Amino acid sequence: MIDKRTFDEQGYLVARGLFDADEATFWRDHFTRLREAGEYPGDVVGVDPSSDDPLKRYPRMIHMHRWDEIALDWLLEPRIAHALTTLLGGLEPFAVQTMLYFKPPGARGQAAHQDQFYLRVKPGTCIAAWMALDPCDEDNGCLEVLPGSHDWPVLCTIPADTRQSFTDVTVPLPDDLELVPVVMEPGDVLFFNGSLVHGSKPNRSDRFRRSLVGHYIEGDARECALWYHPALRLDGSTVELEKGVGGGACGEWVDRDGRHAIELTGVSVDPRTTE
Ligand SMILES: O=C(O)CCC(=O)C(=O)O
Repeated sequence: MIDKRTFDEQGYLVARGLFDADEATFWRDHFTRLREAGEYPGDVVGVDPSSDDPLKRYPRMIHMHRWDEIALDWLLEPRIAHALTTLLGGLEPFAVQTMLYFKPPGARGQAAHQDQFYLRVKPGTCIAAWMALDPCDEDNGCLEVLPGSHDWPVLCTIPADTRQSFTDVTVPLPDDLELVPVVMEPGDVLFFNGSLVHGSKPNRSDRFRRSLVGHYIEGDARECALWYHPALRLDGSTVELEKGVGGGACGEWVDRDGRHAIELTGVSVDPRTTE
């Protein structure tokens, strides 16, 4: 059941068993076969099968829906479309990105961030559908979220610890706020708001942690960052949006009467590409 109230309160919702295990196996095998066969448009770091870095042997794939029919069909899949439309209050979103994270054993995670920092949707925000293709748990670096952070503005970033994270920026968090792990089974889909702080730790297990991710934007948006064009309606047709420039005002933590608060006092630079 797609529980909009929980999504609105927490900023995320896990739709358990939205797809069955056989379907997840099909997508897992399809994309693993493609990855092992070569390089594709959207590979931002290239593939090096002899590298010591697991993420160079299995870098994530990006925007596969632009050249792979199976990825496009998944991005526009009616069960995802129904869930997104319900969570967004009835208005169909536009689809803008696919990604496949392989996260092999020993791979670094991704430092805590907000997707809206990259997508810069206006007005409104983005929403992600993150589907587990393997069992995802704390050992293999499942996704972690900070419940309730979806109400925050985009925070100013600071450098991330690149021994733990393959991305180099993160958001600062007060000491008493901690991300919570989201343990998932293949076929479960985590939907989360574009401002929700989320990330993942390294894979400390001997198992892959593969996930297929779609990024969408609210259907009344007029603009999003250049990297995500063209946006698609859920029937697959293209919608013309303004090419937004990233960067601009961002939030910084301040102490207000002994409590943490965020003020829009910072300015961030345009990240130019994807998260
Ligand atoms: O899968 C991960 O470890 C990170 C994914 C993520 O941050 C995203 O899809 O926005």
